[in-house]
Amino acid sequence: MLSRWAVLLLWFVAAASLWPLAAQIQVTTANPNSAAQGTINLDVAIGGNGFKHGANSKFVLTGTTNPGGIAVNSTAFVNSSQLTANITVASTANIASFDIQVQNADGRTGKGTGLFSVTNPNSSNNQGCILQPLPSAFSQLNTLNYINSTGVPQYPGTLGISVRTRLLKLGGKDVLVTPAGSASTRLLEIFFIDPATGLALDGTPIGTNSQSQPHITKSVPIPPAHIVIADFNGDGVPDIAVSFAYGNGTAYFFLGALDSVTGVLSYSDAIPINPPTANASFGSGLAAADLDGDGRDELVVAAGVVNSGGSGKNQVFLFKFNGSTFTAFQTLNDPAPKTKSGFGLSVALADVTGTSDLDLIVGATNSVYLYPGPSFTSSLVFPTAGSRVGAASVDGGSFLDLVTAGNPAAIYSGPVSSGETPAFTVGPIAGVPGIWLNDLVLGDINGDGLADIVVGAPNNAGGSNCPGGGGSVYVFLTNALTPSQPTRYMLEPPRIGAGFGEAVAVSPAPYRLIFVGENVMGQVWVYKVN
Ligand SMILES: [Ca+2]
Ligand SMILES: [Ca+2]
Ligand SMILES: [Ca+2]
Repeated sequence: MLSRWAVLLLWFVAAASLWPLAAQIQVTTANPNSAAQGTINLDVAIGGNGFKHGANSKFVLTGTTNPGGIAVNSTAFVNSSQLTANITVASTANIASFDIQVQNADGRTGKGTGLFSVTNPNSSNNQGCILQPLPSAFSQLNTLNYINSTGVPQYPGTLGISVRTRLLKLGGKDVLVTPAGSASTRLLEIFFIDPATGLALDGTPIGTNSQSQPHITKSVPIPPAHIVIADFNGDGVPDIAVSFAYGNGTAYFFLGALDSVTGVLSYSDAIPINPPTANASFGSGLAAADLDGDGRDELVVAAGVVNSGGSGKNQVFLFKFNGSTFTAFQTLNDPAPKTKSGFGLSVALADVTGTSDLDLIVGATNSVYLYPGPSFTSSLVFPTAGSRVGAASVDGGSFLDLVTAGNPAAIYSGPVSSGETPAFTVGPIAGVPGIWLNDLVLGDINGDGLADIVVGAPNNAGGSNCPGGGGSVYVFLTNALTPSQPTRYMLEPPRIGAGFGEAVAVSPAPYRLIFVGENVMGQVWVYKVN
């Protein structure tokens, strides 16, 4: 006869077996318990109890459901206390701690927390490389090159040599059309980003649209190293031009089109833009704006490289779109052609002289030339380095300011006039090795009405001692009460890598996003100013 205690015990067992998703499975060990990024087909013995034939396993970033770059190729049943999982760790997998989940065929699951970790394959070379945590003024929201269901990065190659973003309403909703270039695959990947959350809306219906907005991939005959987004044909839909200073002497553009029925955005294939006379350096910089007020943006393509010679003459070309292609209507020649000046390393269009006409700013190695519009026939010369140039309202007042960079970057308070000296400068942290300047964007991302300055520094070794330089991004956030003293932040990559800061982009106000291209690792990171 069963004792009362035995009856109670049987009742418990019976009750437990009727509770289908109870965690009756225990997952306690993994051997090996770590693997380097890029490990393929590794057998991991998973220990625990309650395993049954047909069990499967999953590796997820600790505390999340995100696979984080580990794909389980197969799970083999050994016995009730052991499974063998065969896994592949993507080269871009998160260097982090992972949980292991086991699920039997009947749906019962168990999870072991923090049983496995992904390490850096070059860790023996990285002694002393300690990445600085993200400053508390910022949050990391997203990575655009996500690990897909087969365990590999969705976008192959070196995504992140370039990135730009432009606000557009799709289905009545604000969305950031965000093209990013990949040099190795010569592809332009066009993302659709929610400006508030930083999440990609690709593959979902946006706003009131009922049809999904697909992600767009466009091939181009050159590495799309520079991007400008503008409206060349005046239809209100953003168009895109891309260029490369060391390519085939041709730039390319893509016309956007909105489907009037579905509201879905698409792009034409790449259409060439050629200079009036061949120039091997064509494409070192791009700028676009409506110069003549007809609602169509004109395009400026710079052809400037340091030590250029032969056919790579330093020049700047102004183009107008004629409905199907671009024709050049003005060419600016290097005022100092014998000095290999780098005239045309960068270019920008903005009214910084306060006349209401747009001015053309041309950066050179040791000079910045300012051609007042609308004629662009003569220039003011500023004795400052101009590998990157831009204009925005940085220090307040009614006029746009001229930003030249250069180390340091110099801010000339608008309206700019001949002989003016910089109002202030911003530069990298003293003693931090590496090139600090590769890309420069300006925009108000902290909501005080003044443009903040974001500088990509992909060869920067940061505040640590990371081999080759993992790269960094400098962000100078304005202080409305002391506009000449922005607060300097340095963002380092979230994990050891290379090329972080090759390209940067910022959302327009009132949004607060920063995009960081990391071309060596093939990633675009999305941050927000808190
Ligand atoms: Ca257009
Ligand atoms: Ca125009
Ligand atoms: Ca600001």
